[in-house]
Amino acid sequence: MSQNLDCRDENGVRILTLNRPDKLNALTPDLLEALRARIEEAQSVPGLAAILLTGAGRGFCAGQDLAALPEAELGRTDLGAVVERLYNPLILAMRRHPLPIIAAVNGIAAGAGASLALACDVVIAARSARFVQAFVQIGLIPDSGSTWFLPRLVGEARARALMLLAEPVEAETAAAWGMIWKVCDDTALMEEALRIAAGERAANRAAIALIKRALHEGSAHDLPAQLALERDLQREAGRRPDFLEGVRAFREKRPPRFR
Ligand code: T3D
Repeated sequence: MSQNLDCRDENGVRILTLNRPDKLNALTPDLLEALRARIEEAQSVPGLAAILLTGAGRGFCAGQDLAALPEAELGRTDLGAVVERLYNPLILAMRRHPLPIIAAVNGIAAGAGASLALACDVVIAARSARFVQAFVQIGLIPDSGSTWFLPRLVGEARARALMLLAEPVEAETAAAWGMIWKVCDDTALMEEALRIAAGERAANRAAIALIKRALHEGSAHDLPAQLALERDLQREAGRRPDFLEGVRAFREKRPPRFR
């Protein structure tokens, strides 16, 4: 497991901290592999209700480590293969994961670091954080899902400009545009992220997993196909004891006790 990824489980929350602060948590192959392994593993750890992803130091993540590639290999390495092996499986693992993944963006999120944040289910950012689609500045295209996430989140006009101009977006603007969920004072970020993540303990995990599935699969559907998926998933949800408990709790005016 990578020494550049801190992983600790606390109060039902798996806290993953990218930990290369002197390099703004730039992503190396072993860090990407460790991140995916820890995220996938969380599915089978009893008692976990959410995953929280953040960065150590003043940055969230500066994207791919641009210093790691040997000079002689620049222009020769098959970046498609790198993306296929390291980035795409990570992004899909996050989107297909049954647990909610919360990003606490503590500073700059650049390149694949921005994509990583956008792949999370709920993104909160420190007021000083910024998001930048830095790829074009080094002659690359946005990857790790950015060309898919951004237009859906902020609309085509803003997404195109962000990717073509690589202008940083302040956290406040990102929230106003719907790119992220909300902004917090820098000093309150972790407290707020942990509050949201811990709140998932009381929520219904089965329903959350089904909601994530509906959203993930729905992105490729037309309305009739999505309505059919909702029907199937609702059928599944409605047969779970949690639905019974939820309705009983409502009728008895008490909080539900999900198993
Ligand atoms: O390659 C493939 O497999 C394909 C996949 C690509 C995915 C991608 O993510 S491509 C995009 C890669 N990321 C970038 O292009 C961003 C590069 N970084 C920056 O533009 C700037 O560092 C920031 C705007 C993010 C922050 O600027 P600033 O002024 O706050 O910090 P800084 O001084 O530039 O960086 C601080 C240190 O972090 C510095 O190290 P040093 O000189 O003090 O030893 C800097 O080199 C290092 N650092 C920042 N970003 C990266 C990095 N080191 C390696 N890789 C980085 N991406």
